[in-house]
Amino acid sequence: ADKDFLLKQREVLKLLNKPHEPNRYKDQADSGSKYEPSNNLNRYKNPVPVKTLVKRYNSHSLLPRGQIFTLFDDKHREEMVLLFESMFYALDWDTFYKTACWARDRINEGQFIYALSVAVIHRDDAKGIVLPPSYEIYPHLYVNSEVIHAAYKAKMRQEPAVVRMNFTGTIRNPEQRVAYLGEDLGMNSHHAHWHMDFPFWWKPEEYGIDKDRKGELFYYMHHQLIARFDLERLSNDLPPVEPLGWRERIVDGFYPQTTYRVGGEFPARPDDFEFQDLSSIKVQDMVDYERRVREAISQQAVITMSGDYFSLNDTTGINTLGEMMEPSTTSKHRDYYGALHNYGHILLGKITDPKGKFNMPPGVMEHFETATRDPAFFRLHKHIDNLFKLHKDLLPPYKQEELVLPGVKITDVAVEPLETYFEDFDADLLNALDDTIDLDDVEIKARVRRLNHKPFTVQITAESERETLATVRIFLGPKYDWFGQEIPLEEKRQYLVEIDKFVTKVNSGKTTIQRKSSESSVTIPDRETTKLLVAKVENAINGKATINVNKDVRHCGYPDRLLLPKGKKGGMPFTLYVILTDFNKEKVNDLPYDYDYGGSLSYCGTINHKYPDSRPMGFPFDRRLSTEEFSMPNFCSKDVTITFKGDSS
Ligand code: CUO
Repeated sequence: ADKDFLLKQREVLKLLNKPHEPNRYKDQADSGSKYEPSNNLNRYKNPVPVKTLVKRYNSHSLLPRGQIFTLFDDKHREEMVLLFESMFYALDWDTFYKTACWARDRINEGQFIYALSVAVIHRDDAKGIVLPPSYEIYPHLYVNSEVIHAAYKAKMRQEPAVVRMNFTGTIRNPEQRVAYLGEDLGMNSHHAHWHMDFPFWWKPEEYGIDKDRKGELFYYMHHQLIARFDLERLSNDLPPVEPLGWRERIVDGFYPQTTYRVGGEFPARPDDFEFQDLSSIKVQDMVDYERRVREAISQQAVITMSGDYFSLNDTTGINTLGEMMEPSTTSKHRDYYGALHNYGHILLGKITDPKGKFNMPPGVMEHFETATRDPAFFRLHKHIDNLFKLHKDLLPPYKQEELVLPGVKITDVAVEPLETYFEDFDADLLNALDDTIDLDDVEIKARVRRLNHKPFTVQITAESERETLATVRIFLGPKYDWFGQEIPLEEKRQYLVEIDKFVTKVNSGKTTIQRKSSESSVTIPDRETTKLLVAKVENAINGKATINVNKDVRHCGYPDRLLLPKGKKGGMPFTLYVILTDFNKEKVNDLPYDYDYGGSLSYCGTINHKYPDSRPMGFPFDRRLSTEEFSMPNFCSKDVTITFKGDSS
């Protein structure tokens, strides 16, 4: 990496360090403390947002520092977007940096972290810059109250500490059996980053960055999260997650036992609560929006703002629906179809204090960093997902010619024993502690239990009549349902999780394809800790080491540890599905076939390119099957067993 890049990386790390500390840049002459954005409006591609932001700051109308920021609050979000745009439209790095330093000391820290992260992800001159793990920037959103209290105690005593964090609730709550997924730090971090890479408030035309197939990716990534949750449920003798309904009681409550830094505990929801009208959103609105969405699905066309029909009856229909249900700014008719998904988050987040009588802070559902902790997250998304499924099931099944790869045959699929286990992981809590206490930092960590698996390799043997480039698509599904009945593939489709997707050369004759679990296009490895990241950058700046910069670096990506579901102690049967398809027909650009796009394209697409696979996401299992089982030569299924090995220590 060149020096210039390293200095930028250092600046970003410092901007995100201890976001609550006041006046970080005030006395540093070079940092922009003296910089006044409103005197430098010619340094922004579009000066309106930064001008508006400064004006609102000067009139004290912005969300103050120290208050809770939630993206789902219109006012909070509008302000955050102004800040994002101020940083995004800065014409050069110096302006960007000075604007960020200006904002760091003045703007609400939640808004600042979020806006800065999204700006770094999307600025051309920031490509390759790594953000610290989200759970280290803002630990309060990831660990529970107990841990924070213990961390404070340790700091007061000036003693380093490792604090054990338990999953929320007790074994008397059956849902707690799968809390290790919903509360997994890496999983929450993946989800938070997905929504930074594909913000629902993104304005593609204004920003000049199109988010290719964003609506479809919204559908697919969340669909996969639910499918994965269901496989963990099955592994723990729980039935698949039930969709919730706007007029139905939410049987299982949730007590987050998590605290905001300032502003108290996250609100809890007792068992059997019902959705409540808010002053801004009525339950009846949700019922109406949903009826209109269902109408659109069944007539295979949506009504646009100009009153025309826009067809859903092709492979792009899912994208239109996704944009409409999330909704994105590109929704075909926001007033008519509403905001089924976003409002669902808000209704759940405010369910215990719908009228704001008790001034309760936002619920876990109102932050992407915390949403999956609540089992109702999966229930809401299952409900939304079932609407997507209704649409997909109206499309014709794939024809044989869309499924075959002429001349290519899979003769064998082999995989090593699949084993999972629980392990400990320590997360750094340094950023959680208030620096207004005038004490030195001591090392304080939260120790969590998390799922992992033994690395494995899938070996596929193929025979081909000619040399060709094949896309290899690998899925995993359960063999038996909760009742112990074998699940027909047509029904199983919805529980299949993607394991990998990659392109490989198939030779004429026999080819053995080997693919390691660590290479999966679904996952990313553990994020580097802030401490290590800082040390690496400093060493590189001092010439003591070098850093390889990956311009496509991704923060979004399912944790590689969670690639496999837990399975069971005595071994649990699953089935692997492998299909080879024709890359030359599927490619969307001229990049090398093995280009890895930062490594997590299956659920996270790419930031800088078109989605590099022209097939519908989830292909070929996204549609009804024309026959009970696939039987093309380029398709193979293989029964496997996942064995849970218990706790490692
Ligand atoms: Cu990711 Cu509902 O979209 O949380």
